Amino acid sequence: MNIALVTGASSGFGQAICRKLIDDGYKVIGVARRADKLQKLAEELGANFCALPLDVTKKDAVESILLQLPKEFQPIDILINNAGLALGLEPAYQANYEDWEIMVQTNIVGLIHLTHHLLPGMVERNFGYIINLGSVAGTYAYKGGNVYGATKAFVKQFSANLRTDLLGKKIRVTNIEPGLCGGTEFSNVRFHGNDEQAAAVYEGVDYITPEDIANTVSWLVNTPTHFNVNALEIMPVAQASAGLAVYKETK
Ligand code: NDP
Ligand code: 8X3
Repeated sequence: MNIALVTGASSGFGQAICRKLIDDGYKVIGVARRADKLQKLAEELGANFCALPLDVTKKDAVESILLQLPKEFQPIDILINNAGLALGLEPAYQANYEDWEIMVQTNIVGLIHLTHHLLPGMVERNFGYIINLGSVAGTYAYKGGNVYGATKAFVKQFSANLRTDLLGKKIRVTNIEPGLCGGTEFSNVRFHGNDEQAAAVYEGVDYITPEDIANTVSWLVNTPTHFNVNALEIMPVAQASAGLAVYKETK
């Protein structure tokens, strides 16, 4: 297993995963929309890294660009569906509909585009590993998590259903479900470029880092091939589920 495709490679987890897998001796294809960021990463990581500027929401582009991959970056045995985003933290009744559409298109539709395109080859070779980036937001409801959390619940259930369809084949599927992670653009994107609001999320918190996630991915891909880690929920020690909310009417 030596060629991995990582989506969302221009920042955060994706960038750290590319660095770690290159360090581990894999060939890595990094996908994201911002070609300049990928180009910089390519200069840092060298010949074993292939920068692939691509918008995962565009099905035709995904198919045609992946069909034109250089021979030395085929076949892809590891797919890391990491590209994703949260937009907004308003309650559902105040949310921007376009934000909802973009989250669904990226976190769900983009993820199934890549999976649908690459899975048949893995089945043909009877070999492969799909690692999805879900979230604790796919399990625990929180205020303003509405569509973002629902997209991650899709990723969790899709991962489980993939494992069911792949029973008997040597293809592994893991859903990584992180909690609060800093050092990425996640909150800057969520708050539409309000960097102060984004920074406040991490103030005074010993958060999980992109390198923690990259080390986790590195561990997963190096586990024995008979071994399936179905899901991994990872939170910083500084985070915990805070129970159910109750609204009390005042008399
Ligand atoms: P970042 O915002 O730092 O990275 C997101 C990446 O996704 C960027 O490289 C971005 O690149 C890429 N991306 C977004 N839209 C598209 C698109 N349409 N096509 C291709 N690439 C796209 O966030 P994180 O690294 O923090 O998040 C990575 C994943 O982890 C996400 O799925 C997120 O939901 C999940 N996650 C994050 C947590 C956190 O607290 N940070 C916790 C739990 C889960 P570009 O803009 O160049 O296209
Ligand atoms: C990202 C973690 O708690 O902001 O998925 O939803 S959270």
